[in-house]
Amino acid sequence: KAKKAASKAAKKKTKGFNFDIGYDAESLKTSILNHLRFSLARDVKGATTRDWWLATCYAVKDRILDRYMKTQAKHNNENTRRVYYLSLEYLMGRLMENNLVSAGVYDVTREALEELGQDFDDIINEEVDMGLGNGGLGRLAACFLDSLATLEYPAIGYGIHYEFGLFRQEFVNGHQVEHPDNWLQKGTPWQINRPEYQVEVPIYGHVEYHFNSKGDWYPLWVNTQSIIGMPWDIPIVGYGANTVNFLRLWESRASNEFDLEAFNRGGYTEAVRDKAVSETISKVLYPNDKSESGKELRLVQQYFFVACSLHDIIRRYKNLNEGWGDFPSKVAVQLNDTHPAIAVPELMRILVDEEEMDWDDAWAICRNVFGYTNHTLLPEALEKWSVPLFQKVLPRHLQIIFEINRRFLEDEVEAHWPGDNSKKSALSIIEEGHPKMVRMAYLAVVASNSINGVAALHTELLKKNLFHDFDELYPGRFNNKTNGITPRRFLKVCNPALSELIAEKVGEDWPTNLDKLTGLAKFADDKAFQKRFMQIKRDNKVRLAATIEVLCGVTVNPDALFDVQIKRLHEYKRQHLLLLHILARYREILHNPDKPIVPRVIIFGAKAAPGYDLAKNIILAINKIGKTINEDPRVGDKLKVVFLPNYRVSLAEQIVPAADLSEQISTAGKEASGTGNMKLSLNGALTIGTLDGANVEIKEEVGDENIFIFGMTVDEVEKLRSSGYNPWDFYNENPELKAIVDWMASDTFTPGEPFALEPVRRSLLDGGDPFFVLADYAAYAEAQKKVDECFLDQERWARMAILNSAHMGKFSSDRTIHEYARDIWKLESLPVEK
Ligand code: T68
Repeated sequence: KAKKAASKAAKKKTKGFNFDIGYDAESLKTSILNHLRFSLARDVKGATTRDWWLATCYAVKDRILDRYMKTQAKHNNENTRRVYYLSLEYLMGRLMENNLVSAGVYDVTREALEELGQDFDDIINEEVDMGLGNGGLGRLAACFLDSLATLEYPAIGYGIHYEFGLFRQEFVNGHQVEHPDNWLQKGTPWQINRPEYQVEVPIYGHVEYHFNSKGDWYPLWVNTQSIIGMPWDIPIVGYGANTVNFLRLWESRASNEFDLEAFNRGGYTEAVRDKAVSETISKVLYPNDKSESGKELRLVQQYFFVACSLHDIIRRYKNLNEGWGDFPSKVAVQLNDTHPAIAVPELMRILVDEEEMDWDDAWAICRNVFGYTNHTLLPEALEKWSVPLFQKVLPRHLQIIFEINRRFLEDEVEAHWPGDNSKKSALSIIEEGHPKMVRMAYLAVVASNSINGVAALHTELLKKNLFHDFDELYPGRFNNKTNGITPRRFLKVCNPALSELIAEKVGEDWPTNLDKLTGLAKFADDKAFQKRFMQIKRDNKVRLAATIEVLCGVTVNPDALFDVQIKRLHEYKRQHLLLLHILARYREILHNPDKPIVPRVIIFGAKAAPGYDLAKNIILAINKIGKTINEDPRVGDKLKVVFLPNYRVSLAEQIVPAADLSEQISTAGKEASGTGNMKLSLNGALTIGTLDGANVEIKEEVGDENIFIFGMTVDEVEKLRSSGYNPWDFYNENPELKAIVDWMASDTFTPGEPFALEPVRRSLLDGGDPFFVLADYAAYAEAQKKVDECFLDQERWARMAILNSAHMGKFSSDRTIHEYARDIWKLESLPVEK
């Protein structure tokens, strides 16, 4: 009561207080200087670039938080429906430049800093990437947050506040070496700590049965340990909008009671050790971009962040609503892959055990709330948890999963396929075996009202293969949402010169209406426009060349064709197919020294999972072969091969605007979508690619004549596999291929270490070449020849590049998010007034 009165009094006393904040250069200057002095205790005289960076971020954050307060007040006052995006990964990259652009204070901040005698670019470069994700899945989550805020959808992202993000990569003698990514070390000005919303969640323990007054038994989860979840919020600024949403990341802490208990038992060290265990949960991101099964800590991470997030969602709901009736009309939860699928049994547990709801009512709520996005067909990436591990970590959740499964098999599967036991075992959420396994994808499918793939081809394959029977059982629940990328970060911010040219031709509003880029098509043959377009590309290449010089010590010619493959290192992505092509070019240069050849700079960026030996061997092969080529005086500018270390979002932002050619060469059927393909094409790179993932849709948009498609289709791959693929046949029948495969593994490239590259060769031959590298080689070489021919005709190339940019409108993540909102979340945009 006293508290309420005090807050009322405070409200009265501050009524009419003017919170208005200036948006001109002068106000920013004042803010920056104030923060330097009063937030950082720094004198202008001794201030380092880092101090200036922090002070500037704080000044900008003040302005962002003003809009954040207004946004959250509006969402609460209107008790609006929201979407909650649950993802174990967010690959945010740097935040400063994007926040400046989105908040509309880019120019004034630049001006303020200039007036303060500071170099804007140096300050931008102080920021370390927020790399709390592995690859496409994590970056997609970040692009979605950007679009949700820009389109003014009420949305909150939930994830883990990892102390260490994805490892920092270094090359030592060509080998990948991993270092911890200590992104918090220099401080991070964007996050806001929210101790008032910390939650405590139970884990481990066992289940006991008790009787209630009516004599019915009920389960009780007892002897649990508890973990504190401490929220850190990152504001997400809508571009040119007043909405500021937020991303809430949970850090794990030891609970106080937990410590006290151990102290009471008299064990100080034990208490400290137990504390360390609790605090380990949010320590580090798992660096595998496919699944990490069997690891207890990974399961604990998944449960921890899901339990904290659901707790937070329910608290927010209960603040404004009575009873559970409206819950599905206020809450939509999207599961970013199966990593957060434990939300299903956790919500059931809360409803049935804590809220004492009937199972059927609780299940109806679940099914109304959840949507599930699948990001892969690769069998090794489909999450399965062993039943004994589940039993140890989450005994009550395991019981609930068994009950969900029992009802699903006895009611739904039996009704659809009466008496068919093979169907039951095929569709069971529990896979029989030793040990039994929980199939998380099936759990997510059974509990969701929508299951989507991330590109048209991928969704078709999901329906045809992995989820074939589920599609029959639940017609209409499977749907496609082709991925997209935010045109703010991946064009406006990273390619300012091209952005200006585009604005001049199609208007300033293209970043929120990307279809407007079609307006560029009519300039595709305009010589003057081509010249400007290609000059911008060349300037970007000069800048990238300088970065290459610094990072790799290799001088490259900006007039060469910049051929780029940037993505995680994986056999199915086939970096080694490009490597074979590099060897073919090198061989050609040596055999025909006088023959003119299109000069190329081949640029790789990729991290390999630390335990993925073959991927690391491919990195070694590229580095070793690259070094030999780069140092061979017979080659000169005709060919350079560089592997940029520590590929990450901020490095992508430098590479993407400078690329001529985009390598999207996965084995057909393996890449769910790809999103780098979209970023590169948007910035005027031509694609050489297979009919895989979103490449298929990129081809539809840009037209067959503006893309280099090659290789086997999904059906052809399947046919070759079932007829018994033998890579030796392709090796023996193609003398060039045989020569370069043998050359690759010879000690030419690894003097003194004759077998260093043997693992790559072995995987292609005795290893059975599981990703059909040799089978696709000839078609790839043919397509590369066409690339060279095209590049010789610079006008033709310019025309094709312009048409690529012009036809990327579809791949704005705004379009994707509109579709999720309309089809899955039934979510309305809620504009926030100034
Ligand atoms: C990617 N998946 C797809 N997974 O490979 C890519 N997985 O085709 C698609 O464009 C992208 O998702 C967005 O839909 C991933 O990036 C992971 O990173 C991952 C991480 C942990 C466990 C499993």
